[in-house]
Amino acid sequence: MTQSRREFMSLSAKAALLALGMNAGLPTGLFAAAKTTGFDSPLPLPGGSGLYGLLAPKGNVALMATKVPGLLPATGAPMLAYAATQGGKTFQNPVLVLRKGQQFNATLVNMLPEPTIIHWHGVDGPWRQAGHPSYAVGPGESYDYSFPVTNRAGTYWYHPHPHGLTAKQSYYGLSSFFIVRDAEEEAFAKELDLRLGVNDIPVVLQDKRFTPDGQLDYSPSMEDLLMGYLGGSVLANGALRPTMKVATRLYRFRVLNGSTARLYNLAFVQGGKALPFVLVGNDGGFLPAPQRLTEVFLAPGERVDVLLDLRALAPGQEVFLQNLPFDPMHNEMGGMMGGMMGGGMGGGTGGGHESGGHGALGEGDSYPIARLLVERKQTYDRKIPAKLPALAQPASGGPVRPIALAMRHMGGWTINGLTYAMGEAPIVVKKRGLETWQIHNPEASMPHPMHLHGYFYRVLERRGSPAQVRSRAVDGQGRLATDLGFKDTVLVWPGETVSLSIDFRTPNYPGEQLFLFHCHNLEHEDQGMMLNVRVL
Ligand SMILES: [Cu+2]
Repeated sequence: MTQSRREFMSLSAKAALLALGMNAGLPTGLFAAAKTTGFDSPLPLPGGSGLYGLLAPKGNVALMATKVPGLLPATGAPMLAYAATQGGKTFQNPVLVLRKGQQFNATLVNMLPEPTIIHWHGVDGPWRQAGHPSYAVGPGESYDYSFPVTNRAGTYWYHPHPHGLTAKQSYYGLSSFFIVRDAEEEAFAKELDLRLGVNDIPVVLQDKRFTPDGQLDYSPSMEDLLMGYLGGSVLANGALRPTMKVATRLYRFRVLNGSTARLYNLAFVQGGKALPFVLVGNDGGFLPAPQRLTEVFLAPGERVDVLLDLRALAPGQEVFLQNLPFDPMHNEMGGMMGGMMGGGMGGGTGGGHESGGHGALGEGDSYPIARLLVERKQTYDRKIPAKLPALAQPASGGPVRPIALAMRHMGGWTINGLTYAMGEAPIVVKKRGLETWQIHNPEASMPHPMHLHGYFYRVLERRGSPAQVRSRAVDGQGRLATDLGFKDTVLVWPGETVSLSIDFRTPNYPGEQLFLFHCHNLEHEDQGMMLNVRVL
């Protein structure tokens, strides 16, 4: 234990030094190669059992929210997990694999000392199945879910949603993937010879702080609650700076930002250069067409489904999944304290918010997260299809609903001037049809990833985007590649107004519904940046 602790500390120190060393003065498009040492542990891959094991439910699956000793790959610390068994195998945080059209039956068993409830993020289902916080169950209690899977094939996920406790329970480990497959997606995977857990890899990114003995530490200060709790170590599937051995072929990565607050600007860096990759899907499944990118923003709650071609590499070469520099735009003090601080905290470039004394890994720093090590040559002649399953242009129309994000004078984030009240529904959808939501985030703010339960968005337009976002626009509406399909979580940067089309006819849930609209910065959510949405 002492040995592994020392190793861990030295890795953290290395990561911090690396981040500092790689932060300044590098020409655009070229990044210092990550150090090749320290990537000693394997990337935990979803297998037939265990942590993130692949579980295709046969009948009802019981998910027991509980503390599991020794589970966290990074340090061997205990973590919270959804424990399940099937066919004599045990799973923790199983990657649930569902087929479109099948019935999903699950029972949450709460073995925590506090209330909890599961939200199936991005998964269609009436509100009683969606994990509304009013349905949170107490210690020793359980909650039954039963609904048909009607989503498009895609990478969805599940996590706790008890009001005020979502960030903490997620942070200590409760969350995993909910992968939906259908005939089209299976044909796509077959065409490219992609197999889940082998070369189609779900990867959840989460940043953590640790106590000196390697335990997970969630102890947000007032400042953390306002800005979001950042950790000094970024884990991939629970491992710190892991390595995945790869062959010279195509890989699919389904990357989930499961962090409570951290934004990423992700790239695959090889020999100091960001490799091109192909974005094929996002929150709601396939995009209308593949998008070639070299970096992508990923906010808490969002997913990207990417293809990475390693055919040009040779055995021994390394590719790093890396965060590239960006301005995290913590401009929230710009309005209130700009004068007092001499503008020091408002609108700076690249500095961003760093959590003092916790590794100081700024969101906008350059740092490696995981390594792909080419181990062997492989002959691979498959081609990425030019077309993906058809997707209509977003329909727009219906009433326009302005949504204003703001910080209260004395701190705390609001939506239309309000914070969450369990018994109130400030947004009422009277007629089930199209609506256009225009979400405005002021300049003196920070990025907010806004998530809606029950329905998907189509992004119509981004206006007022900061330069680092505008420069990535793929059309005249200022939309990003990641905006092109169905979205359930949309990042709204300071100064932006993002127009979203929502079709409240689909899915056609029976009876009145009560869903949530909230910021997926989980500290913000728990502090009340959330409203009930009543759909009549
Ligand atoms: Cu927020």
